[in-house]
Amino acid sequence: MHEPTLTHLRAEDPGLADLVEAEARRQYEKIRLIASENYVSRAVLEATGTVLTNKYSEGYAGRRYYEGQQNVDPIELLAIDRAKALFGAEHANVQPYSGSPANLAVYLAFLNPGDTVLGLSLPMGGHLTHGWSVSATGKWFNAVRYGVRADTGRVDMDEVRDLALKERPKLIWCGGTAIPRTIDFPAFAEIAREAGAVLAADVAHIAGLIAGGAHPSPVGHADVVTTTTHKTLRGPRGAMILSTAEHAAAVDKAVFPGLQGGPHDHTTAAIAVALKEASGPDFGDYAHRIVANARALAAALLERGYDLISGGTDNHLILIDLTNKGVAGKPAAQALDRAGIELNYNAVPFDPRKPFDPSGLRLGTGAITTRGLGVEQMPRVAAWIDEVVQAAARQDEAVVERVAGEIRELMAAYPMPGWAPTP
Ligand code: DSN
Repeated sequence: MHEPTLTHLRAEDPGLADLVEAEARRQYEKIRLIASENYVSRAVLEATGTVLTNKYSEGYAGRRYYEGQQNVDPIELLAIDRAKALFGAEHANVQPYSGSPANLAVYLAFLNPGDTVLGLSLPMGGHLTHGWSVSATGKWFNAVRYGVRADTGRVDMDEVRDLALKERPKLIWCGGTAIPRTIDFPAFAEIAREAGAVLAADVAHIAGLIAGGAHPSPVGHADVVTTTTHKTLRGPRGAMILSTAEHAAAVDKAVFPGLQGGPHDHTTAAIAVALKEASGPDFGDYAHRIVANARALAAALLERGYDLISGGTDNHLILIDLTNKGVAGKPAAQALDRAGIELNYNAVPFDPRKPFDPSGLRLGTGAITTRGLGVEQMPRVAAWIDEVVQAAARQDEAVVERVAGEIRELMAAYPMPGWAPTP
């Protein structure tokens, strides 16, 4: 049963209520390893489902374009104060609808169309909005891309420096969506200073690890930091921009009125709740357990002959190149999903295959750590992954079905916030 309950939704729209229940059960039964997903707390769920969704609040606290902000202003100020305190930032904007709009706001704050931006290439682990060709950021700006080293799988800092000094970008991005190793923020900051560029750190994946002290912080090194709020930070779908006081006005103007209309006040409230949770005494332990689980899972996969980009992980994320296993990423991911292990197929650096049918798998341990799985379960998870990948290579559906049953049984022992089977 869903918590909060779906009583009214069921009366009004039973078909939709069934779909929500089915999705909740799916999340309950699976080992969820999508590196950008998590389970939010019941308190965060409740905040997202409040009457705050009824309100329009264009502007910022104390200077809105609509009346009736007596409660929304303090809610947004609370979220801002908590974000600043948690990350030690001078300024926070909690209005971006999600990660891509937050990143677009950075362009609007600092660049003009045609200006040069330097970011990690998408197939090397970057994000679409860091200047990839099909994104507005690659179409409307002169995007130059750095990569990872073929021998180490780690970001090539020599290439970053060479390109920065040659191309003189106005903006340099560090961070991305498939980076298994610690990001060297001080080294990026030094290059940005040398090149006269603004440094933006996109920490969407690792924000929770930073908050919990399990990854170094970009604050104090980057001029501006963007993050979604729903990955390792374990909040609702949303985003934030942190910056120095110097850039506060430019960032705020870029978000509103530059790009967005009214903020989603119910999301702002849920972000405030998630930030309170991330400031609590248990969150540091959670962040460190995420990393311990990822390291244990990586070690168990290496033992089984899996080729991990960079040879392992420092954070929540593992990127596997399946080439030596004789199966591509997509059929493997689809078989794993049928077997109860949810992850995504992913390009690997220098991938000879196409983005929609690449060579790799991306895994993350944020969600399973929330469920309570620990390092002792990781060898079993690796063994299931291995069995199913091998089964996918020979199209053996019987193995897939057996593993799905075993995983359902395991996950029934780990409660999920927001849903439990009806007794
Ligand atoms: N979709 C996000 C991820 O999975 O990393 C990036 O935007």
